[in-house]
Amino acid sequence: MDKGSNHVHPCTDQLSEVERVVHCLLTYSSYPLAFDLILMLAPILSHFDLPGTLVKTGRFGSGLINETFLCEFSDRGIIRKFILQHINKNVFSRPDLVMANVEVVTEHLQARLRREGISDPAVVTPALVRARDGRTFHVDGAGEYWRMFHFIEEGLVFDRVQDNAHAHEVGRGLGRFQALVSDLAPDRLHDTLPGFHHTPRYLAELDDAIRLDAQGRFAAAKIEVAFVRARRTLVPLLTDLMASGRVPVRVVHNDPKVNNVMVHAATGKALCMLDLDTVKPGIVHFDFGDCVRSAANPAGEDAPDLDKVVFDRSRYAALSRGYLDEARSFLTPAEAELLPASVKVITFELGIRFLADHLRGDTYFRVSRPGHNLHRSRVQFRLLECMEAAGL
Ligand code: GN1
Ligand code: MG
Repeated sequence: MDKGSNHVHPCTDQLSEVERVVHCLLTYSSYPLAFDLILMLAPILSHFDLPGTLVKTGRFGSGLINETFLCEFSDRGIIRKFILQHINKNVFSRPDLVMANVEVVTEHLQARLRREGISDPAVVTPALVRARDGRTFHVDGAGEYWRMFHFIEEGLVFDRVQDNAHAHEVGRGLGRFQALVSDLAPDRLHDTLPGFHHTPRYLAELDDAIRLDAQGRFAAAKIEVAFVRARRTLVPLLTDLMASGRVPVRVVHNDPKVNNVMVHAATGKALCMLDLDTVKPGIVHFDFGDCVRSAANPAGEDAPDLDKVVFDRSRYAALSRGYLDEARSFLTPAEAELLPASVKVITFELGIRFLADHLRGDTYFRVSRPGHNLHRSRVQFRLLECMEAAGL
């Protein structure tokens, strides 16, 4: 970034947090910003190496874990956009290690793209904005972690799959990501979320939540609990596969749902994968299963009407074709053959996670209404029933 173009915070590093708020309020006072947001974000933004003057900011995206803001700066008449994110320490207990991983992965992706002839990879793949002290994040006075990315202007994400062409690109985006990191040694990454796709662990957490029934919610969730009990044999499938050594451990994304695959706004073609916090060693089946459970349900993860939840075979076929177009180059025969087995397991796993969180009292996934996580679990369980009916 052009350091010379920064007119905003020439010497704020020496200021206390309170002075910084006052400084920023004075700096931005002529702009129509939401007062609470500016009060919260301006002192944080002052720690990053950004051009121009903040002119607009607002919450952005629909992730369930971190909080995301879009921040627009005016730099000599040009609007430049950046993403600011607050890392959820309740989920990621070592944000410093998350950031070490994100740095390794984003730099690897950018280097690969440069070798393919893309001169400015930050335009097409996530690229970090460094803090003024050179680190990839800023820790505020309360010990909270913040990080920034360049905004990808030409990209778009959708919460729900739009059509088969979109499903194809979602699959292709995932396959391309895995191909790009296929030469990144898994041991370069920290395990920031041990047991993230260890389905038996989630079942054990559900059993604990049922036993404790901390919120007295069990009685109203008996049907869902019985649904899980009837399918317990599904649970160890992927964990056993990974332990068996039949398929290689690779760098995988771990959270490739539809809205984490960015497509090009004009062409609709897959551009890149977002949300790299969960990237770590795993098996490709974690990704394939998660991608399918997200993209083969056109009603989406938050479908208000459960009867609209379906397993759309044509979306599944399109996604698989797109995925294999890219992943064929590196998948082993055993990996490819076992891909379909992952779909029900990851759908079931997410349903179990939502249900356990509901019973615990919504301590993990952000909710926007009472019973939200219970409803989310019902969507996944309905989707699983549709997969069963389709003979998957
Ligand atoms: C969370 O942060 P977000 O919304 O991309 C979750 C995923 C779930 C997803 C369901 C770290 O992802 O595992 O599949 O919600 N991420 C984490 O929407 O738990
Ligand atoms: Mg995520």
